[in-house]
Amino acid sequence: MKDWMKMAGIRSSEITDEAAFKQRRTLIQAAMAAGVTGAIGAEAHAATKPLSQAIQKSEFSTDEELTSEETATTYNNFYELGTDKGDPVKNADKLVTKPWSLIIDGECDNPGTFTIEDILKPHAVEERIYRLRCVEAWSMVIPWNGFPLADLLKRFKPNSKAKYVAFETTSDDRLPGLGSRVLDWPYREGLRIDEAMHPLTMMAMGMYGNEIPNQNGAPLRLVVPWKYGYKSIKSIVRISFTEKQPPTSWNLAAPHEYGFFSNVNPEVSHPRWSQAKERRLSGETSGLAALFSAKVETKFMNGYGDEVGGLYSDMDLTKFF
Ligand SMILES: Nc1nc2c(c(=O)[nH]1)N[C@H]1C(S)=C(S)[C@@H](COP(=O)(O)O)O[C@H]1N2
Ligand SMILES: [Mo]
Repeated sequence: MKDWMKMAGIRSSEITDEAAFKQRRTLIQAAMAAGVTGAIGAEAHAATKPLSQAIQKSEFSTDEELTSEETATTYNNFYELGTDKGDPVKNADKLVTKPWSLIIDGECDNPGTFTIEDILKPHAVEERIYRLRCVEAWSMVIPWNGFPLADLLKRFKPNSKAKYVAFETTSDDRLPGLGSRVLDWPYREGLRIDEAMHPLTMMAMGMYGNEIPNQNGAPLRLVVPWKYGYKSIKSIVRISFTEKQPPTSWNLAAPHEYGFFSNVNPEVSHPRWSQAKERRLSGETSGLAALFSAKVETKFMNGYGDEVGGLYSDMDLTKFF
């Protein structure tokens, strides 16, 4: 609960109540006019640096209206930088990205420790406009810049025992969020090897043609467009090929709420809320206004069902959620 909500007379329980929309909007507009929205403004985020590479467009892009760059870089989940949506941008400079290296280990022939420059160098950069659908039932449409994860993984020659890929975020002790016990650090995620190798799965080092800002997971983060946002792990320092399904942070924290697969599925509710609809944070929607943005139907596999449905054809998705 933020101070501006209290000032505007909003109770947490009312935040998603459609019926209260109009009445609240008036209060919100008054609050915004009074300038109480504070840090979720343009002035809060550091200047972004344009990517130096040429960027190729991708056939995988959606043509939906983009979320504004300001919203996508100021309304974030990155618990290592704090649990409020406005915390990551405020604390962005606590994530130190230079120097940065990645450990590649486990079931592969070419493991090692690589600098971020070595990791990025061989890859041409493309722009892919993807929806990212948070488990909290909001979504954004973001032009990510990066390359297929498969192209990176193949360089390390995974062996026949590599059934899964595990990812870890930095747990640098300068990160202010690590004191919180909500999650078990480092933040960890995992994919089945066929999911990791799927052409839709992407590594991003930029967005909107700019270097990826710290709050969005600099210098390198995953983007898995058919899964809930929390699978798209930020600021990766380790990639491990494993034979067994790796533990993941959200599954460890609440196993009955967050499964390993985490595929976007409007028919499988979260135990505490429906997943049938999402608030689309498009256009200039930002901060506070995001709470009142349009609701759209959530699509099976976030709209990528034709492409990835086959990966799960013999599975009961209510059981493997
Ligand atoms: N390391 C790390 N990665 C993370 C998170 C996090 O808290 N820590 N949050 C996840 C969640 S819940 C979402 S919705 C997306 C948000 O990405 P964005 O802020 O770039 O939109 O990042 C995901 N990756
Ligand atoms: Mo999320």
